[in-house]
Amino acid sequence: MTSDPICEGVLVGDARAVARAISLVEDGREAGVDLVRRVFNRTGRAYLVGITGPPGAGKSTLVDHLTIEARREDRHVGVIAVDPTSPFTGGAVLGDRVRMGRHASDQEVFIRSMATRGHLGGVARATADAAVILDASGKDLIFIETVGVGQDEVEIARTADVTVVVLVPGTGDEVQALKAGIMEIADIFVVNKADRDGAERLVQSISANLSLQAFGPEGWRPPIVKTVATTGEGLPELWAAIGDFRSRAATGETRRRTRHEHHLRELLGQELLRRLEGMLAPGAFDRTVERVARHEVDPYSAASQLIDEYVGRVPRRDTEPSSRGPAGRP
Ligand SMILES: Nc1nc2c(ncn2[C@@H]2O[C@H](COP(=O)(O)OP(=O)(O)OP(=O)(O)O)[C@@H](O)[C@H]2O)c(=O)[nH]1
Ligand SMILES: [Mg+2]
Repeated sequence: MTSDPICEGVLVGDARAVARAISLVEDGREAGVDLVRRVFNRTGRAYLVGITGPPGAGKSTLVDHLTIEARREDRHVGVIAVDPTSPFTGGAVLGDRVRMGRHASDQEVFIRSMATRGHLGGVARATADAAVILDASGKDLIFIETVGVGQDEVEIARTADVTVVVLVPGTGDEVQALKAGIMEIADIFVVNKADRDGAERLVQSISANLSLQAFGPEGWRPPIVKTVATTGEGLPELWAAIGDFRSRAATGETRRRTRHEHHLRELLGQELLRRLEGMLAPGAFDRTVERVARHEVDPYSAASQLIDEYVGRVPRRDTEPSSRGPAGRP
């Protein structure tokens, strides 16, 4: 199919090739995109488990235990630990290596940390592409660990088949999570460090928030699993909850479709922007920015004008008779 050694290496599951391939997609440049293109038709088997939560919540320790569970079932595991806040491979990453160290000699476990702030196309894209590489290399269960409960995490969660949100008692995490919209993306909640005071209170608080939400057509109500990651307590229950969610075929299919739809929209947006930028007359974009900055034109009209001028007049949704109002019409 190809004579590219990295690509071939990935497809036969060679760990060094996989590591290099992930570096390429992390860079977000053409070589990485090319690789994703080439291996994509060999993917689609892996199940993506997103694990997100605030710093130090115990995500890596949980992933470590889940990896043990997965290996017992002879699953081939990939782990991507993303730290969107740090452009460097810092202490947390080193910590992950140590905590996941027991899998170091296991050929069927591949662990990779990505510190991806500032990468082209964003951390969510890099993560999704890294997952494609792992999938192509034969990993059938991929954990994506992300630190934080912000917008990046919501984006990354969109790339997962199931999203596990980890919170810790006595930290006010749930308030933060609620604000960031994390409550809505969680398929499973984990109250980790349940050996601490306040675990039951946190369960109640999450539960109260959940009862305010409408559940999807599948009627999945996110379970709340209490764990002590350091001892492994509650881990079989968490593993079972993930399996339970996965076994709901309808949920899985809808999720995958939504995921691909979202990804495609993102790419279309990026690609159209890139092409439009290529079409603009020299300085046209900067001049428009300045006009907006001087408040001579509002940004909505400015964007429309650029598109009308360079792409052509196309009927916009908001100008259709059934929608909003006269506002915004040309
Ligand atoms: N008491 C207690 N400590 C825990 C528990 N789970 C994890 N820890 C400890 O909490 C610390 C952080 O654990 P990690 O697994 O690195 O947490 P993390 O969420 O991956 O951390 P970052 O990746 O840095 O955000 C470690 O010192 C763990 O040993 C738990 O259930 N109870
Ligand atoms: Mg970690």
